[in-house]
Amino acid sequence: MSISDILSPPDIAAALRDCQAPESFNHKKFFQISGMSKKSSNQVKEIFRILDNDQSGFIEEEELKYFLQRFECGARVLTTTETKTFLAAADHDGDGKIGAEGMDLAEVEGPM
Ligand SMILES: [Ca+2]
Repeated sequence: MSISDILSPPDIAAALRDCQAPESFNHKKFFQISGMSKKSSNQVKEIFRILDNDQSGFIEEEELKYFLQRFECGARVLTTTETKTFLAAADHDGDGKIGAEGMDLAEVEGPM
């Protein structure tokens, strides 16, 4: 299973294009453009499993940094600020990592 089995490649490409510039990443916008916010919770869980590179059951800060590269291997890594902002938004229980429920980011509060 890869992310392009779940999301359409043109949508992934559009989402990546939108955040090419450093510090321009916004997870809400990314999830909307990529079509992730319209996926069922099972499909989002599949994506979560792909992002959880070491199968720990959580997405840690180090994995989050490479978030965009899971969508396309040539994509940039997230900056420290982007990684921390993303983590803070999705880390509902404040343990410094994202659990599977945290991936329901379409519901996350925050500025567009
Ligand atoms: Ca992990």
